[in-house]
Amino acid sequence: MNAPIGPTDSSLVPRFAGPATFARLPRIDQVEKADIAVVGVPFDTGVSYRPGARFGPSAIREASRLLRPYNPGLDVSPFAHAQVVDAGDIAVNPFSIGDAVETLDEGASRFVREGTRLVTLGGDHTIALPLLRSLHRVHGPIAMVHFDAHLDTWDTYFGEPYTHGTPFRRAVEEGILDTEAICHVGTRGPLYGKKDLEDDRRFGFGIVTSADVMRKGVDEIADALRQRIGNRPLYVSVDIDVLDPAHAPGTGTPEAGGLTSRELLEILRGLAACNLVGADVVEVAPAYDHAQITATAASHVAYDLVSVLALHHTTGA
Ligand SMILES: [Mn+2]
Repeated sequence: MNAPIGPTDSSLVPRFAGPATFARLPRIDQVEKADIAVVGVPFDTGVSYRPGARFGPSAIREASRLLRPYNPGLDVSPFAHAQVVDAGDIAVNPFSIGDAVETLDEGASRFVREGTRLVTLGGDHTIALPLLRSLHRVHGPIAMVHFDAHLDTWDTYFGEPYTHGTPFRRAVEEGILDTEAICHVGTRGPLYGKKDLEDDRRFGFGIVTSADVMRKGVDEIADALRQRIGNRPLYVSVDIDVLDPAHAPGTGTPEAGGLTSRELLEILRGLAACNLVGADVVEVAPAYDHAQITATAASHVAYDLVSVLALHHTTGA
């Protein structure tokens, strides 16, 4: 294989100039084959409170200009070990959630079928369901670590089954998740009632609360997750509201008492040995952001997810 085409050289073109692709990576049409693609889904029709995550992908890309090619946290140069590209956005219907879910499934499936690993930039959390559907067709039932303040296993809102608060109930109903290895991390905040937790447990989810992360620490949490997941195909879904509003103010449904960006990145790195087959970073709503705090955090989360995928690409796992 030819050496991967890397990001635009920042010694030749300053970071604040040049392409607005993720990490200044090449576009997908500039390479012959992509091992890993970062793709945006500018969609927020499924939100229940503040809108604006449709502008998440472009905000994350803008904040990603400062990412550098070597990741010391995982000892990998992800863009040198795999061909990583920016695949642009999958454009979906902003007026019909059902249509958007179908279009996204088809758009993602084109990559999944060819073996290109996706890190998807949202967009609201509705998009996780069609992404999981596309992976399930290739990999079978998928293990999942879901970083979020919220459970996202509610049934419907205003009678609507596809929303940003319901994707994982649908996913369990459809049998696309491996219910032996699904867990929320960072859960906190008020619920509608105790039944929310009982339903969630019945679906098979484990819960690592935000307080658990503080009390037990990131290594113990990551070890337990890794043991549970084993070698199952793993999806990692990161709702940026898993972070405390101090670390991610630019999001639709903020909750006090969240993780720090340091804790989130360290838990992700603790999952590096897992068989990651796809990931998303969702719910960045830049209109509520300040000084790119949220978009910067999201860009680093996406970078670490790309790095984990690249590690596996080099080892052929
Ligand atoms: Mn969510």
